[in-house]
Amino acid sequence: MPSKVHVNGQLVPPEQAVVSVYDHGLLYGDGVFEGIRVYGGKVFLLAEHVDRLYESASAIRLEIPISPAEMTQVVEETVAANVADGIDVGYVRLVVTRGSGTLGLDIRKTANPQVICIADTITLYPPEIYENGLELVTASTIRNHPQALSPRIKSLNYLNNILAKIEGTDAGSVEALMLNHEGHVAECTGDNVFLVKNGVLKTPSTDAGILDGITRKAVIDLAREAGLPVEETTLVRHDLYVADECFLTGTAAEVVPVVKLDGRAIGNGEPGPVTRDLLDRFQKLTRG
Ligand code: PXG
Repeated sequence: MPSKVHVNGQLVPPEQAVVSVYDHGLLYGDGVFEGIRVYGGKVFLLAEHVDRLYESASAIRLEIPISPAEMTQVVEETVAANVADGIDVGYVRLVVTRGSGTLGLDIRKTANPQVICIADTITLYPPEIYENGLELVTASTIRNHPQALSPRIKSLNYLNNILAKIEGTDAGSVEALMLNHEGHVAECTGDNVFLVKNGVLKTPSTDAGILDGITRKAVIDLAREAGLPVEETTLVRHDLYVADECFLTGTAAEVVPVVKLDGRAIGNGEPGPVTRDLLDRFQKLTRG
């Protein structure tokens, strides 16, 4: 439990960190967020996360009441205030809600967007999954149509992903693969997806209707540095079924091997060498 949570310019004990029941973040999922990692007390890729937060806000016409530089300071100060509580390797949840309003959708009748920053810890998957890989199923729930709600917006409205995740957990998986409205591979409920085939790393492009993942970008950069060809391209489930390797990337998950999809073993059914190498490089980047 963190000792202090940031709410609108103040660091307060968690029990005093509250928002109104009239906040449209609660009433309508109207707001944006970021999940950010802390390694060795240092916030990882903070500028990228702050940029994406402001892009998400801009896309939903939410004016954040402080500047990106001030937001950066909010995160640094919140981490510093909690670093003694074991969040040396931690996780920051940055949230901006629409603020309180009337019981209606009109954003003109809302005021005071709430800026919240929580610095805590996160364990998404059990450690053996990084060793043995995880088994995925494809959800029947498709990813939000980009012309309904762009998956590039990291909004407080995560029901699309939650419904798919329920399908995954019902099937005994910790994640679920989501297809887009055209039946192409999009991403998982909280992670981007990659495959390796004949020495080439492939991942759906942002055109597929996915979150433009920050870990995805970091792993693409690491792969290119290692001399591995990378393609952002259209993928279908068949490409994953016949891939040599598959893995997921995400802020919380980092790099996770996938060894089975819909009951089909991927490659030889074990985490592959490229996945292991990229996981190793990612750990050096974050912990080095
Ligand atoms: N796709 C979706 C839909 C996500 O929500 C990612 C991909 C990976 O993006 P990043 O930028 O993190 O590499 C995400 C991120 C959680 C949690 O609490 C989920 C995410 C991030 C942090 C925590 O489950 N999702």
